[in-house]
Amino acid sequence: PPGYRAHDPESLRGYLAEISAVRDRLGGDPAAWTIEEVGDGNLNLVFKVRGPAMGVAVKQALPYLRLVGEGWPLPLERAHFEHMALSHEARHARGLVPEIYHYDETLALIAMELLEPHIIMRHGMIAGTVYPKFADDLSTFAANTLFFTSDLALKAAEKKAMVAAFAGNTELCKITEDLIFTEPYMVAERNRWTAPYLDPLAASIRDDGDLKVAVSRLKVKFMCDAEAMLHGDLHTGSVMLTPQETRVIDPEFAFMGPMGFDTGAVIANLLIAYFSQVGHESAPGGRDDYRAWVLQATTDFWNGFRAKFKKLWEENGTGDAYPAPLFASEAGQKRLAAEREAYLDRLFADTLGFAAAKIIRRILGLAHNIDLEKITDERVRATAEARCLRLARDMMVNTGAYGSIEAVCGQAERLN
Ligand code: SR1
Ligand code: MG
Repeated sequence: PPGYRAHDPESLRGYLAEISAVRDRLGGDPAAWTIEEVGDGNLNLVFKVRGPAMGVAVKQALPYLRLVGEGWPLPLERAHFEHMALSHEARHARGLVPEIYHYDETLALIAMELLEPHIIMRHGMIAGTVYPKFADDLSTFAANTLFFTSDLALKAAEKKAMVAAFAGNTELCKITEDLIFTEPYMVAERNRWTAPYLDPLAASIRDDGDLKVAVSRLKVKFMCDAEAMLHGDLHTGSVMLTPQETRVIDPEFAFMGPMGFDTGAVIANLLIAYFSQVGHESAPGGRDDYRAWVLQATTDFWNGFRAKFKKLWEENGTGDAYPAPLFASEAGQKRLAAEREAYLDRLFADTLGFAAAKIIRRILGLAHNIDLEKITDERVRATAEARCLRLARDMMVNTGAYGSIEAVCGQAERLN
């Protein structure tokens, strides 16, 4: 498009030197800044820029999918949706997203806080690092961003304006619709798995009518239920952290969708990390304690989310969804309290279904997780993947059998 160019480190130097909000932060002579491209995600360019005063991270969308190349064009507008989502998240989950310094719509480029010494959570989990603040921070992030962008908190007109504002992120939604809800359940060119070990399990999933119905119900929910603004890709690759601090990055898949898609993404990726530990056990000290921590973090995340979401509703439920006059009496207040529990029970069931879909896609679909991919012994990897698939299949088809997150974690332990 006119005015767009994909930057390299040298062209970026010249560009940033003209942007005072960035130049002044970096400090010194632009010629002396160090700039490296470090992107290892599926979609974008990411540069680390360091000056004498501080560092800045620059993310630029490419007009195609980095993972595949120019053969898979992707709209640059995803940077617009990411920027918009980051602004909402910064308001509702203060301190849990990177600060934005500069946004250029034409270049699809966002300059933001360089998160150091934070690392991508997946890498930390492969190394066996415990993150004591993660569950509390992520449950706050999810509860606040989902509640405050829902009809429970917003007036109908505000909510509809948000639906309209995010309606254009259709191509990124389509990636999710295809890669998560469709292709892993059929023969598709882009699928891959640890063959030959997983061939029978992949075939049984393609042949599983109950599972196909269940995943199609989730797909309808994803496509139709504009409950709240989602991050849209809330996996452990979208979290950068230290044991003391957590930041959520990369909301380019943001749109107005079903809340359980975000909470499910967190749980899916923790469960994948749990099962993948078998391939990373040579680390000093073994991994039993670490596995226990991962399941505790999974439990704390959901239970923390549920408690925080309920409290937000009790204290800020001024949206148009449950009109106050209908519940003003003492009896009405009791009914509303019970309804909050029922609402959160339904959200838990959605969460488990979406978590299951997110696990299955990372093992049978196009885009895999390094938690499993870094296990070089294919037999060991396939063993971990099979355990993931068995749990996910049961979570999606027998969702009602899981009355609590503790029940999910108990089943994970039994399967491991
Ligand atoms: C084709 S893009 C593959 C995946 O990368 C992103 O992180 C999303 O999860 C997407 O589905
Ligand atoms: Mg991403």
